[in-house]
Amino acid sequence: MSVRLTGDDSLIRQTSLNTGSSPEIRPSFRNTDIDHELGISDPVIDDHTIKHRFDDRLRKIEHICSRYRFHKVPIVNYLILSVLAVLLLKLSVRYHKLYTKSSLIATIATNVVLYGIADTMAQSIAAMQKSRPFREVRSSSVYDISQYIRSLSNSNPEDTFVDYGESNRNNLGDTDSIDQISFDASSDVDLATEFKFRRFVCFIFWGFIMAFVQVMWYSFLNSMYTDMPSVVSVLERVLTDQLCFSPISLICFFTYGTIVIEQGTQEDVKAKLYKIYISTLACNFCQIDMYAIENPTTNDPYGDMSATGSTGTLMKVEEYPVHYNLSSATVNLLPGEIGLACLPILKRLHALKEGANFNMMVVGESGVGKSSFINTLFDTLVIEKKTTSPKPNLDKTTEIIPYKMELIEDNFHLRLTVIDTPGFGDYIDNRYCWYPIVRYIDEQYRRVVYQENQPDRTNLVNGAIHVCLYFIVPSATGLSQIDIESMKNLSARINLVPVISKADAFTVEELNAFRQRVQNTLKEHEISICELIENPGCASFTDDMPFSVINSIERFENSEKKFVRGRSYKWGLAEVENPAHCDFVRLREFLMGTSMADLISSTENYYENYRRDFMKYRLGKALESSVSDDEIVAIGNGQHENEVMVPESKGSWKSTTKKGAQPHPSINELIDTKSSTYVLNLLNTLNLKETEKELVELNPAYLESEKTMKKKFTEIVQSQNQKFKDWKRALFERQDKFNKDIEQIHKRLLSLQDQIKSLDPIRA
Ligand SMILES: Nc1nc2c(ncn2[C@@H]2O[C@H](COP(=O)(O)OP(=O)(O)OP(=O)(O)O)[C@@H](O)[C@H]2O)c(=O)[nH]1
Ligand SMILES: [Mg+2]
Repeated sequence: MSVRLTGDDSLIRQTSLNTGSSPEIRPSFRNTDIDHELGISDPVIDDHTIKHRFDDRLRKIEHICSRYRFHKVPIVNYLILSVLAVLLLKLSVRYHKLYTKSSLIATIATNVVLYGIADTMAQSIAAMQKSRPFREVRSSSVYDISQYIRSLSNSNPEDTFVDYGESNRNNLGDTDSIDQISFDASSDVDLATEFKFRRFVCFIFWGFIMAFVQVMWYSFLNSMYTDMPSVVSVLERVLTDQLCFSPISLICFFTYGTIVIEQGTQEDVKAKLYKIYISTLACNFCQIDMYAIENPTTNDPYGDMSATGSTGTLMKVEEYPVHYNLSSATVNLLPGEIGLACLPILKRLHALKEGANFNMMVVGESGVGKSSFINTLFDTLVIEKKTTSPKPNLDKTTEIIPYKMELIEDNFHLRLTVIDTPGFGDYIDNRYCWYPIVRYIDEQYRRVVYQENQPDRTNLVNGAIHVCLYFIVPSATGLSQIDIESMKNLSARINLVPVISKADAFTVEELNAFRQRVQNTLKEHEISICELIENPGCASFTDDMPFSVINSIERFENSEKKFVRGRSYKWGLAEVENPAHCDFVRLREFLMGTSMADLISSTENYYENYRRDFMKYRLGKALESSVSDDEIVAIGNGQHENEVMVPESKGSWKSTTKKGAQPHPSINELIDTKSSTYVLNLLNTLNLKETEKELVELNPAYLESEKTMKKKFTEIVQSQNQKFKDWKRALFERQDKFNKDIEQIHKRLLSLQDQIKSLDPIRA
């Protein structure tokens, strides 16, 4: 039977100090089976006895578990490491989700797993080292963390390895105990190399406790240093962390390690601190807390592991989840990252917290492939076919439908709305076929205007469209008149991106020629496509416009034996994601990547323009109906013509003069001269219902029919006028004729009277 050291080392030390002789080795536990066999009755069971029994049982288990070895390391070490590795893998997959739910739980889980791995690794390495023929630890082999690190990284197997274990507690510079160590180790190497469950649990427990402290400490650090991470603020953060947190946490770790893990006394703690505290701290400082640098503003999930002792040094910065490496995100503005990565860091942090809305609209002629593009973009049937009929027109989009979805990447929540619209060109009169889409866009802006006046804006949903993809039919002729008119009206309100659909209908040369033709037409008609802040170092997206796309979610085997999305023809495969075939990848990159932030922020300008014009329009309407003549004189001295906002052909509004109306002050002057309260009161005289009704006049189709009706009315009035005039003239002519007849009759009468008078003398 091997002699075992007692679990309570303090007893050994006491004995040793009292007698000055070598420590007494006592059987640490009484084998109850043997006691029973020998007929020894149970001693008085006090707390000590229970503890001893527990310790003994534990050691027995440890001994049994460590019997089977592979490469001198107990199999149990491999098992524990495997379990922990699986847990770590699972944790890293779900880490973002977990961290979003609760940073504390995520930190606890991470600490528990990593501390477990660290201790098991340390015990395994110690087992390997200690299983070698015993080498005496000469002189005062100061237990040094730096030595520990060196020993981990040093490939020279002859280097002394000093583990932070129970059995080595006495070698902290205590030359008296060298013999003891030599004796223990040589007497039973296995004893020192067994897997120590107690120590393992203690380490894990320390990680658990530290998680609470770390979460609090790093939220405090974040509240202190939330500015842009300049060199100074990063240094401040690192220094605060290293000078405040590390020294205290190291003291706590040593105290815990000595008293709980090694079951030492306060004297041991003091001795340990005296011998190795400064060197450990110095070593800790030398490593420069990469976490604090790499992660200056987030709630560090792993915390300052390096300050907690040697185990922390096993952590590597690369183990950080990508989204914590914020400093690297600011320099790597590479295409392919989610658009958020291109925001300045502070904006990015805000966005990370709140997520973002991105609204995208697809517009174009009927059957051009709008719905198919949405499916291709998300590689799924977002818009499902309602029928299995081969007739394509049965799957026609007949109304404007927003499809909402949420994308999560790197803990960033993107609430994406894709708006599918009915195709143009299906009406008899297609001149204003674009108007329903323009009206929808305006309605979204107006909703935001109205919502902004609400007392509670927590539920404010910004439905403003951030980008409108205009799909162009591939043809030999280029852009149609409908395309030109529609794009003109859309580009005045929104970020317009032209897209050539069904690029598989063209050869490469034809596609380039078509693209050139489209670009020329856009220039000729002064149609502005979205303006972007170009990303330095990246190819300009504006130069690529119009993008060309091929839509499909079906997969086929290509020439490289890979299954790719595409459209299969007899002549070959038109691949969706092949840059040589179309610009789908580039367009996706543009929409979901580097330009997303740009598109969102430039929509603000469009919204601001709309809001200003809309307010002026309302003001004009309110002014028309409510300003008295006295006020007009007071405001504008009655000098101004009445100014109202009317829709321009392009779709934007212009200020104009209303003929024949009462002279009113100009709207701009009204805004400048009068107080904002006055303007607001004036606006309130026109309620929203009335405003919405009035807005009908912005419908160009309505305006057109109004114009036609007016023209018809004028023609009718004119023809009636003419008729009346003719009739009047005819009457006058007849009257003249009658008058002439009467005159002639009268003349004849007079001549007859004269004749009668001449006959009178004869009769007489
Ligand atoms: N060759 C080719 N056909 C395509 C492509 N994209 C879509 N189509 C086909 O074009 C037809 C119409 O596609 P949709 O996506 O329904 O077109 P749409 O623009 O949504 O049509 P409306 O809803 O009527 O406005 C379908 O038969 C698609 O299979 C493409 O890239 N190449
Ligand atoms: Mg459709």
